[in-house]
Amino acid sequence: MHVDTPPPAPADDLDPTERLRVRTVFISDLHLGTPGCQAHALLDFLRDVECDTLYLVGDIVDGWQLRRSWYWPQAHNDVVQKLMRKARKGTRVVFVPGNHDEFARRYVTHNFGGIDVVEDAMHVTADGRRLWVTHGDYFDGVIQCARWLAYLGDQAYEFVLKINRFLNIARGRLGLPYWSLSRYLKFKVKRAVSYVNDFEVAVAREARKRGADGVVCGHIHHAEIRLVEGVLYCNDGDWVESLTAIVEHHDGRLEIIDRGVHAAPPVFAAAPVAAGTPAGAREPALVD
Ligand SMILES: [Mn+2]
Repeated sequence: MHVDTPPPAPADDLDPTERLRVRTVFISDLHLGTPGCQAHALLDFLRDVECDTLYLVGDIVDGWQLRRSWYWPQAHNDVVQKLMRKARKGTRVVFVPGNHDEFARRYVTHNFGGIDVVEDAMHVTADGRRLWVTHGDYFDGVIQCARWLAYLGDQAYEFVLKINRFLNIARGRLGLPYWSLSRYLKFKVKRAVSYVNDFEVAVAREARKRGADGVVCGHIHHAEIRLVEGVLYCNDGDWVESLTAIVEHHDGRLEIIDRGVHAAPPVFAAAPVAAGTPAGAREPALVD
């Protein structure tokens, strides 16, 4: 493969070897307009990456939060400016709105400052795979029940065990056979814990229905690339907790870029972090 000579190092301390030249970048769940948005880390990433196409896979601006209280620091402006500038400089920028920026769904098929707003997209990789690009919130309904059950934690389980005892004493008095309420609920809760899995399966099945080989989505703030029922499921994560993106290299290879790993906040700088820690240890957000 042809390798370009890296450009001269810019004035800041950026390591030129970290400059990423890729075909496509997928990012989502920036939640601009909320204090949780890690705008500086995101700016660093956008500065380091060069791509032909940039997909903004929903929840870019958090309209829900902004309606409650206005929060818009300079860094969030800078992110928007950076995205617009990429569009001006020739990057194709495609915005697929999510649930937190559903206001933008009214403007699908429009173009704002070089950014195409679309309901969803079909991206074809360099090696010819078709990837359906969608935020993912449309699948909440399918799995809402499971999500609700996720809130029943261990304590609830203990409580259920107690109820189960009383219930069966009562059933015994009525001459009814033993029935394990706890086992029944435990089964349900186990299903709830697999919320992420349910989401992945729902999204993957819809992608296949649409004739795609895979799907790129966000929404659950949990980056992942794996086969789900034969469909390539890609989740680009978020820029609130995990600082992740998905990139497509020029040969079509897909990869998760995890800026949360080496960009640990200074608070944790004293404690050495074992290599390859935590991506999986982080609890994926159930809502979002
Ligand atoms: Mn969302």
